[in-house]
Amino acid sequence: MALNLDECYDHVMGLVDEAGKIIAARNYGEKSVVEKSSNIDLLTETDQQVERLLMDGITAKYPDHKFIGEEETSAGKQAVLENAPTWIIDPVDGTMNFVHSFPHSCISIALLVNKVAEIAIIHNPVLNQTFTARRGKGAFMNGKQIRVSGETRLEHALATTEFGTSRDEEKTAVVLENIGKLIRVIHGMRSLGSAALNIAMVALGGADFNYEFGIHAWDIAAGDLLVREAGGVCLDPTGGPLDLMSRRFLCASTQELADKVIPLLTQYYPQPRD
Ligand code: LIP
Repeated sequence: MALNLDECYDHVMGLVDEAGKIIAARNYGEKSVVEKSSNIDLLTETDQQVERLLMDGITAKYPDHKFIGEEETSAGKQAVLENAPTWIIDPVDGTMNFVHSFPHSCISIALLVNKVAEIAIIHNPVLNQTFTARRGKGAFMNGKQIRVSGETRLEHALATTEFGTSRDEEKTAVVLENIGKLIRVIHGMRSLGSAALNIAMVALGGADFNYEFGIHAWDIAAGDLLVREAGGVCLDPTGGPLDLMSRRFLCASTQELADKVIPLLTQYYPQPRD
């Protein structure tokens, strides 16, 4: 029997709302924090609790659905993108922000069926911003339709990117090289501390392009659908088709703007893939 996507969306929105209340209630309080891959790649009990709440709540209604979750993957579970309905989840995107009570963290969750994104939700419960998209039905913030800026001029573009959770010398050199090149030719550069929220700014029309090397599928899966439903483009940073598992991402308000950014980017190929 075909999956009822409307029912799916309503069910997960309820879970996201419940999980968002937990994040919002704790954002300005003390957190228990452990380090993952580095002293700046952090995990809190809220990350784990929210991921568990979402996965258990989905499994209760859809026992055959699969998951790719940040914290399960960090704990050693292999991330496998299958044709079966698969939820790609970052329970707290912007964990560093959450640890510092900097109010830019979000739940990022996407549903892919046959590896095609059908549902995207990016929810910042601290600032009450809820970005949503359904395939072919547009992109929304708090229920109001949103669209990319339509900017085509590099010299008028506002970009978002991040420094990442690795200070590996090779990667850091590429990060700084790209920032140094771009800030000399664009309007400005912003880093919210959350890949998903950085990408949502492009869908909202508040930024004109986003790129990042080193992110994971759970950082970008929802933002990919959101930007495309807002009229933008999502690509590999070389201009090829986006590979959700490659840990490389570029999105832009227009293909014309993306084509101007791509030749300026020093490329980086994070290993291993997701
Ligand atoms: C973070 C991303 C950010 C990236 C960090 C980290 P987390 O996600 O939102 O863009 O630069 O390396 O991946 O770890 O806070 O869920």
